[in-house]
Amino acid sequence: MKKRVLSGIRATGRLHLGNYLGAIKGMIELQNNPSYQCFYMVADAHTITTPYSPSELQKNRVEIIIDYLAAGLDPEKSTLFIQSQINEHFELAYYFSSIVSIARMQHLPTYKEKVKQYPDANTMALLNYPVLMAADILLYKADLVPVGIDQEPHLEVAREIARKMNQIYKTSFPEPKRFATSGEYIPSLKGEGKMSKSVEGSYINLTDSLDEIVKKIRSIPTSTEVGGPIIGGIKTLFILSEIFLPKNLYQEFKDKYHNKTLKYVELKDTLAQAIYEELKPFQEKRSQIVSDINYVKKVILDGAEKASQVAQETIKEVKEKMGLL
Ligand code: AQP
Repeated sequence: MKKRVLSGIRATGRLHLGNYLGAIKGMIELQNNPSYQCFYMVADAHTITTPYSPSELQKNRVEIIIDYLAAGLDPEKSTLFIQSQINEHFELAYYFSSIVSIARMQHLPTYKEKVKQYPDANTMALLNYPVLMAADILLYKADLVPVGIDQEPHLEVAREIARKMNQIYKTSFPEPKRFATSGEYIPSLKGEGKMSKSVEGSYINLTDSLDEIVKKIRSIPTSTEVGGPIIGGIKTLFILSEIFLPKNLYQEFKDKYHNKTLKYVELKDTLAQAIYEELKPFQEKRSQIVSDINYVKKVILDGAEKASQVAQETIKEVKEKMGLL
């Protein structure tokens, strides 16, 4: 039997390089490996755990499906669906919440960060985020989860829940592992923290034009001198360069940095051009897909049907084992 894969992206806005390199690249790699059966969702229910606009969410969740298709996810190979259309995610999260302590959730670094970011939105839904994520993964009995390294604490919770459910109720959940890509942590353009949709000035969108990319890369803070420690914005520049530039060119810029002959603008503009070249095919495919919205709607409908079949089987098993059937 094929191993299962689950991943998702919150519908909080346009995707950025971090989402692409940390999650989508891994999603594509696993989709193209015949040993895996992949389920990729738009995590719209996770989107409402932080302040949001309903009309934006309605638009964004379709935009993410379009991004998935443009990036190379293929509905013939992967099940692409919208999380909230499968009620079993919420049902399973509720059952799981009966074996998770409030203290465990309150101590998670991801929870603390979001509370700091949105002090007026310290809600039950936010606290419950990792439980819903465990339900997303375990509903499909997924072994592998292609996500960035920032999600590791949540995966640990999912493994704990799987173990506990198997121990108490004799269910058969796998302990899911993260599938890491070489871009598992893309730093912010501001030189501090990770590239993040909700931090203005931190990201490059997959749909950015060459001019926008040049402007954003030029804005990465660098010191007036070259040759010092590689930290902050300089570190971001070199991390992105290592990913996007050919090895010899990357090495050349690094050598120039160390022997103090580097001109930042030269490195920045070369990098911006290389990023744009990588994104161009995505952008071209995206504009084709946008012009056929009926196709996108069909992908969403078919995906919901396929996901629902698997979800119902798991819920039946869990309800039986928990004495609810
Ligand atoms: N900077 C990053 N580097 C590598 N991977 C990243 N991911 C996010 N940022 C980086 C990965 O992208 C996937 C989608 O993440 P999400 O749905 O949780 O969205 P997000 O992490 O909430 O994305 P943002 O940009 O950080 O959005 P906001 O600011 O709204 O919270 C995940 O696999 C994540 O690891």
